[in-house]
Amino acid sequence: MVCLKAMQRSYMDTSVPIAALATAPGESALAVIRTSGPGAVGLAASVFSRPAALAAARGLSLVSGKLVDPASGQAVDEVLAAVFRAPGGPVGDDGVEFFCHGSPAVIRRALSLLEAAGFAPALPGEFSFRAFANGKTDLVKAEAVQELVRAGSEGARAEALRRLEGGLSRALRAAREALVGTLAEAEARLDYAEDDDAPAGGLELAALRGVRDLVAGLSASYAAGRLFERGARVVVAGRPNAGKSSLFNLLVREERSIVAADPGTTRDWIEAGIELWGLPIRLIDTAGLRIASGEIEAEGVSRSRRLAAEAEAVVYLVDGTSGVEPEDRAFLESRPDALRVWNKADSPGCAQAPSGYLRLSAATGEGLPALADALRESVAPRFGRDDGDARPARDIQAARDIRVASERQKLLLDRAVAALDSALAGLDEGIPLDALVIDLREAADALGEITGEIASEEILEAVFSRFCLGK
Ligand SMILES: Nc1nc2c(ncn2[C@@H]2O[C@H](COP(=O)(O)OP(=O)(O)OP(=O)(O)O)[C@@H](O)[C@H]2O)c(=O)[nH]1
Ligand SMILES: [Mg+2]
Repeated sequence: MVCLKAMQRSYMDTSVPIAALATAPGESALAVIRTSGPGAVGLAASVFSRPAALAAARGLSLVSGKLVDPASGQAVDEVLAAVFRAPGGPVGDDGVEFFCHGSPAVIRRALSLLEAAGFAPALPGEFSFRAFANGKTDLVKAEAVQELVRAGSEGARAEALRRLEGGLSRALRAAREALVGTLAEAEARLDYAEDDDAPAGGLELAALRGVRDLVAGLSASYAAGRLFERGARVVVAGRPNAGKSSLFNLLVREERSIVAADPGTTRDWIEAGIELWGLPIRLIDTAGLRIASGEIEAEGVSRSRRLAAEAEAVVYLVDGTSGVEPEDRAFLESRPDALRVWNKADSPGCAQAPSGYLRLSAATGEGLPALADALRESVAPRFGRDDGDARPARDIQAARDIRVASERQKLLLDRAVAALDSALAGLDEGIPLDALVIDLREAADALGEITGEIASEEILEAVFSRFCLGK
């Protein structure tokens, strides 16, 4: 019933007061219930033990009291109420956030009280939508908040915060302004031209090229930006018994993968998400590479090869007690950038490592720091970092490079680049002004849609409905 009501409402109904749980449901010390919208403070006061104090509270102030069921006069929980007044606060509307105790029983009762008082259950991302509608944020920053909510690693957090701080929005706005300037000039000329297909020569090309390069650069940054969300895949490969699962467990710091003296122990790949130098890594242990003896093992081997081919980095282990075999050479030829590791260095039977191999003992951990350094050098550039260091000291330098992480943004950037390429090629070939105007408008619109300056209702709803409830 509640869901149906929420579904029928549109994000555009910004006059409806809304409420939602902003913290994760379940047992916790505290839960935050957000309310927002016209009349929100008065409505919240109607279920509060000190209605006059709440109704009179200034923006950004706290009032302590109880949530009370007005029908029975019964208290529901002791709470703190944070008050926001339009146009202040995160949303830019009047609102009250209740800090309650975090039991499902309290949350259920509090939400039903608020609903009875006149709040509609908020749609996903509806608070952010209203902040956007009130000019408190643009679409890129709103998406950055959502990325921050979902950040699974130190690096992803720092990246999302950078976008929230507005670097990307500023770059996009500057690019769009430059375009709109050229567009205005072209349109003015079109107005004065004798006919619509007057040639477009003489317009400022350098500015257009600059915009095109900036936009293309942002689009290219998506590969790195997305990696922060997805994690870089690092595959541990090698022949059976080389010690892959031992190394995997060492890096994951858990006995996740079965280690045994029998070759062919790992039949299917297993994955663990870890964080190295603040970067999200998906470490993948694979089945040993060899001519398989059965159908299951053969499938395991072919999966290993596929995973290694798709991975951002490969750590290739050779058992130093048995040496390099033809299978090893064949693999390393197919993946020359793999990090070569000579394992079982602790074993008395371990031979001298050939050049180009890092010595390691997955059993004792000897050689692990050098392997970690080499891995960092190979993975960090994929993230658009020289060294992958995400500590705050480097943030100032890192702020200069902005990365795009949303597919929506990337597709729009590509649309702008295509239109700009067409405009630039056209200018070289002396296309008529009206054709140029179409290209420039297309590019400016694509950029405007990224920040939301010109986004349609439908687009906005599609973006915000992917956000969390209560955000
Ligand atoms: N001495 C020594 N033994 C090791 C080392 N690393 C692994 N081993 C042993 O080598 C055997 C195979 O190790 P695993 O980690 O299961 O090797 P794997 O590459 O995952 O093997 P498969 O899953 O069968 O492909 C086990 O008996 C391990 O204890 C090492 O650094 N030193
Ligand atoms: Mg194994």
